[in-house]
Amino acid sequence: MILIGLGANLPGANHASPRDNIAAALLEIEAAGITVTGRSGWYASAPVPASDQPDYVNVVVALETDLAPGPLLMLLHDIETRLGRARTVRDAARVIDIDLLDYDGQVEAEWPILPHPRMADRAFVLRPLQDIAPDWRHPVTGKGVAALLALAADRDDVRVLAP
Ligand code: PH2
Ligand code: MG
Ligand code: MG
Repeated sequence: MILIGLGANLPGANHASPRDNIAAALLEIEAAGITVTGRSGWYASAPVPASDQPDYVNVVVALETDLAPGPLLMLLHDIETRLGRARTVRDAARVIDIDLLDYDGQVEAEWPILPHPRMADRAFVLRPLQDIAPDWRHPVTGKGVAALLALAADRDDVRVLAP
């Protein structure tokens, strides 16, 4: 299973909401010939680390593609750029962020690092992930998504939005 996480906490062009930005990114992913096989619910979450940034909208999506991890991540970054993502400092507020979380359980120490190095302790990733892959286990530690979620410091800061 190939899993990506999408997040946004700034408006995009033409007053698009963060949620609109994520929806637009999903359309672009499908327009690129990638199959979206599952999507979590929509979640709102406080920024991690805590800051005065706006809350995020987050979803996790399962994909099917013949692209290898590197080309897939480059394509996802191209979509970020087209949607107006500016790369400044780490954890800056953003119009759209698309992260490659897991690619068929592959473990890679070099770019693109797999699984995503910070996914195991982020409830804003784990909670939506649980929607589409409740039996998912971390490829390195073998820990299940529910067990990781119970330990995530931000677990009380993630709330489900209306569909
Ligand atoms: N993404 C980050 C940093 N912090 N916080 C939340 N709630 N959601 C995110 O998607 C997020 C974040 C870096 O990519
Ligand atoms: Mg990210
Ligand atoms: Mg990113």
